[in-house]
Amino acid sequence: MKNYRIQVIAGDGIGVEVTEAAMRVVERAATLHGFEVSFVEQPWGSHYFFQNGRMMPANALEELQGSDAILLGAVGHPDIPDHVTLHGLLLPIRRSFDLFANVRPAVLFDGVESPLRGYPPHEIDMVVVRENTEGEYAPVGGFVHHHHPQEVAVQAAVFTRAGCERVIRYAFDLARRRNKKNRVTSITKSNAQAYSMVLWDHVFQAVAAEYPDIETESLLVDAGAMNFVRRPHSFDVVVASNLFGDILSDLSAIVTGSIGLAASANIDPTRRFPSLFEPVHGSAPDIAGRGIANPLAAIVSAGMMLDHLGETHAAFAVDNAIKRVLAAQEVRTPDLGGANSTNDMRDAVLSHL
Ligand code: GGG
Repeated sequence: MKNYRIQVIAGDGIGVEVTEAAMRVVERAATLHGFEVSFVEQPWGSHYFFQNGRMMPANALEELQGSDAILLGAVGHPDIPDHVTLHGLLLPIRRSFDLFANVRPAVLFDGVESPLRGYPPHEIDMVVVRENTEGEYAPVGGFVHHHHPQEVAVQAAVFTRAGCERVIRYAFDLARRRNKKNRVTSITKSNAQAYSMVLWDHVFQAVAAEYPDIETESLLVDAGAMNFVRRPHSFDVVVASNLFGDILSDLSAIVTGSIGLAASANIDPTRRFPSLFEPVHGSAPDIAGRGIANPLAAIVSAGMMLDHLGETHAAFAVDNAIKRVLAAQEVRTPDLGGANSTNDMRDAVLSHL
């Protein structure tokens, strides 16, 4: 029987609570669909930082390397600057493992209300594909005259032709695989970012020419943000840089009801490295430890992991269980307007599997 080795970094805050729920769902799906999972739980994150002065050990990437996939909860703690937690754990994993496609679906599920008036279920169904290894997140820059009144900070964005091309190509291939609206929207700010994002636009046009069956659209990010609210139903696959993709996927999450439903997959399509699956949300210190976080973003992410591993029946079953729980509208965490707990939601998914 196939046994998948899954590294688990639950991390901080509600990451711990929602990851526990996702693990239980994966275990149940494995039992029902004839495979095994071995979770290797890593105690990395902010508590590890308090004890060791770093978010994960020096050999962390080697430890993760041989696994089939990584499940991550969240990183972030009120007593540690956010750039320390992010640059100490999540970003090095994304970059070292070349997880260049960050895939963030946003679907208006039956039983979930959009804050936008009049949207029936499934009318909004898009995926934001975020470039995940370079762009505005490239670790290039520094301080000059640090801590002096004349202090200067330089932060360079890095856009390579190869980096743009591979993520844009991924978006076109995804549009074909989805076979829904067959449309790819590229979002930049190339009127102002007249080098990096002009390169992106040129690459987008060149790749688009190879996909005559896919309709294309290019928007500036300000118009893109507006249209995510004005006509979210028109989007299918959206491809954007690291920073813009991050911001836009929070917007796509909220127009489909809740950041508590927003899942993501950090993919190395070449499969040289383990891909990483995480909810889009962070550690949410304001509600951490109260047992009220919505675990569905983590559970949907785990379903994406099963799909990536080739366990498509199990992935489909997890997806269906989530849809049924939401459609029934009986169990709702506070982000969805209810009063149920994380464990209530987990148990509802388990009972529908
Ligand atoms: N779920 C992982 C997490 O903690 N995300 C919060 C966050 O700020 N991530 C930054 C990013 O995705 O670039």
